[in-house]
Amino acid sequence: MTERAAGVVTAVFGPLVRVQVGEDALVLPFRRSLHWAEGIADRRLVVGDRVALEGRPPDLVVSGVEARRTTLTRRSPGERRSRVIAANVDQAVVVMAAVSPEPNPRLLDRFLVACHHAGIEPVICFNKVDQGTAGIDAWIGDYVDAGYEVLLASARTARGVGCLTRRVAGRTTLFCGPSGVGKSALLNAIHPGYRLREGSISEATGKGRHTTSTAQLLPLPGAGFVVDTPGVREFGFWDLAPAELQAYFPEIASAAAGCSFTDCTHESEASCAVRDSAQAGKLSTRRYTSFLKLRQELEGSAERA
Ligand SMILES: Nc1nc2c(ncn2[C@@H]2O[C@H](COP(=O)(O)OP(=O)(O)O)[C@@H](O)[C@H]2O)c(=O)[nH]1
Ligand SMILES: [Mg+2]
Ligand SMILES: [Zn+2]
Repeated sequence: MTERAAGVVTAVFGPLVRVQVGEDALVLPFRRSLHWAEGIADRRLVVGDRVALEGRPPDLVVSGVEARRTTLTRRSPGERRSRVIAANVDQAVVVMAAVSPEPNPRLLDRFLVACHHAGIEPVICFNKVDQGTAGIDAWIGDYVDAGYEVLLASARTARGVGCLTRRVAGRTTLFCGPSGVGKSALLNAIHPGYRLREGSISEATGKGRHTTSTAQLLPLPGAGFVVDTPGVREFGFWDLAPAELQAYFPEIASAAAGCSFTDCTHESEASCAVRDSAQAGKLSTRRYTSFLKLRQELEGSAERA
């Protein structure tokens, strides 16, 4: 008799995958003729995949893959097609430093749009608040007004770490943000057992001292996983249509309900509720400008394509 079980892929090593089954991490082969749930276009196992197992321990084999609720994709420079790099991530903690490296609200907006586009709920976390909050005080309220959850944290003093720990419990959470903001440090603060290397120089260029080049899921004590991966900063942007963008700026989407035209660009129309809100100070002019710039950028890349 064959036994059946289910697990979650936490790492992929060529012909083998590491699968979390309850408390156990097992390194297992997979069937060549895997049974893929309908709707999976990119037929390679990725971290986060929920899989069916067959066989008798310790001779288990991965036999099937469940439908993916979300996919995180990446297109490396020079590649034409994007690849799925993780499945079933349900939320992202977008980490920025409060002071250094200098926080960049335009970059934060890009991360937020990428999260929304991937169907992943973002939470904003400003780390290193032990160094002060002077760099963010002027604009952090824009994000609270837009409806985002904003956490202030310090991996060094443990401020906000309890809150983050509760936020990630039982879910699959991507930690993303620029290099050097303290993602690894925060994860180590959440669970010291991870012992992630801190202070790697550059995840983006690969010149740093990072130890892994592919995404891995790290099991949390109890339930849930976190993902700390180099390179996710490029995720999910190329296939975004300019007209889709406003849905990913929540406060602009809601102000747009008052525009006369459903396809209002909020730029040159004679009457525009979004522009009026920005002029009346009900909407952040910085977020409004950021939206317009990002849309111009998307229009430029749509023309080139
Ligand atoms: N002052 C301060 N430094 C921190 C904090 N968190 C991380 N760092 C430092 O910032 C640098 C980058 O941290 P790391 O976790 O590697 O950042 P990552 O690239 O986002 O994973 C390291 O030198 C950390 O010691 C913090 O809360 N306060
Ligand atoms: Mg790191
Ligand atoms: Zn408008």
